[in-house]
Amino acid sequence: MISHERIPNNVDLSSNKRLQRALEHWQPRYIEWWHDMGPQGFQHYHQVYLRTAVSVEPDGWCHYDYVRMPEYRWGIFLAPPVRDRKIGFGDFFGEPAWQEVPGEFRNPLKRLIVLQGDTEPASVEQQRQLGHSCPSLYDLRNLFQVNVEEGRHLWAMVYLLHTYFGRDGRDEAEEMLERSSGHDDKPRMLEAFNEPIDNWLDFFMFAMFTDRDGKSQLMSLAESALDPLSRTTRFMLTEEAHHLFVGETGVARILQRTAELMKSPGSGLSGDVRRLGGIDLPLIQRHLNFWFSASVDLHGSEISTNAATYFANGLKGRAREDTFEDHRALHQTYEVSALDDGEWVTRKVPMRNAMNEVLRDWYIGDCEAGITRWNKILERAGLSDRLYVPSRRFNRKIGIYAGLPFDPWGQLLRPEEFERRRHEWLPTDADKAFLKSLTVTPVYEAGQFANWIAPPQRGINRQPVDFEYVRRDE
Ligand code: BYC
Ligand code: FE
Ligand code: FE
Repeated sequence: MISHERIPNNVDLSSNKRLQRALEHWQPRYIEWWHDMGPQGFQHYHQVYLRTAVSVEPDGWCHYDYVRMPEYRWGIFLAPPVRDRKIGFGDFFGEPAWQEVPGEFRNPLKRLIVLQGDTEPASVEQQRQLGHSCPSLYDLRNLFQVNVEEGRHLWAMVYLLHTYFGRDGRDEAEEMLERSSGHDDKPRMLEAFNEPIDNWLDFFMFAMFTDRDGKSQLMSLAESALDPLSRTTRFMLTEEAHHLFVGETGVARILQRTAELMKSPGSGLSGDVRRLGGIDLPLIQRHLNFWFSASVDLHGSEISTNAATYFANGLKGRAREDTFEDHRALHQTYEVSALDDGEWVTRKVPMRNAMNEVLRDWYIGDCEAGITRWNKILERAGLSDRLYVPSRRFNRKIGIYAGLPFDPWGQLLRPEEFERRRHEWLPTDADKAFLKSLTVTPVYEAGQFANWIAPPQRGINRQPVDFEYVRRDE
């Protein structure tokens, strides 16, 4: 069924007047937030070729058209119910999934939903200046597509808060619009969402690595015993695939162009790429290292009682829980390497307390596969350079490796040595200044691309690459 209501939905909003009123009360505040904190400079006079979610039918879930962003129809969609769905893990394994929030798990469930919801508007805030430095209309449209869908993901969480958490939930929904990325007093809740996204390389790396944390967290929430949370996150994953595509292909196209420049006559050394207006591989690697490590942090501590309780109570499972044999995970252990007074020791952690690490393993595997695909581009171009996946210990701020001076290969250095070599591994002020100099002039001509990035292989929704993806009103 396709929804034509003011708030498009498949949750039968029109028959729940109380909820409808609550959401219609929140909506103007959201629009105000979007105006103030959403994409700067493209709100009033620009129409963007965007997809809008209109149903949950696999072959017709979205609709493409030009829209002014503040008029985007943010909707509420749950993936179709699974008949007789049972809880898939933890102490309540095999019992019927919950259609309502059990009183005893109200607070932890609210906390998970708020943490998830908080990241969505945060990312829009982080990306709000990028329209002024875009490399093409195609990329500009992809940025805005990601932004409006992150806005919808906030709606998805606010729907749960309004529906299942009463007064408290409504308060939390308000606060979601009050915190803001990087703010001194009211920052966003998780670290990576307070980091600036200054340039398009940051954006593509963020969409590759941080949106991929979105994927792993959504996959684990999709296992939740709370059925509406499971169904909401399953539908969000449909949209997430495009965000990851934007990140992966964005960097792939930069690599493609860098490889061309490295092989162009007169440029034997990779240092010459900058002189030709391209982005050199060491700088790309430093940005990869930064966003990878920040997103590895987003999986929480290696040893976590929070994670154990979430799992025990059926609130948050593992990605692809059905692929594991033992869904109670009561008797297994997980081995974590830790430093104890300067000595490496192997800690045997009860499996439930290691669930963050289990999810991080899945995440890192998914990242590795993506980096292997990037390296194929360098290989096909006949270059011997390769990007690497940094060690999970590198540059951590959360967990047992936090604050320790590991190099990207996981070797512990003396703090002075780490500081001396930091510029080799993490973005420098000079890198930021260089990227800024590359993108002073945005490219707003249909079919044109900045010199530092290759055009995509094809356009969006079978439109040509030179389609006018963003147009200014006459
Ligand atoms: N930054 O046992 P611990 C997305 C806190 S991205 C700051 O280590 P736990 C998206 C933690 O909250 C997906 N604080 O970890 C992507 C706890 O605080 P309290 C977002 C952190 O709780 C791109 C304390 O440290 N979704 O969708 O097991 C664009 C000790 O906790 C951090 C979710 O995150 C950090 N990095 O796990 C748009 C899912 N890490 O409770 C969107 C919901 C930990 O002691 N969240 N802390 O005050 C969770 O499942 C868990 O909260 C976490 C942390 C996995 C994040
Ligand atoms: Fe999201
Ligand atoms: Fe996303």
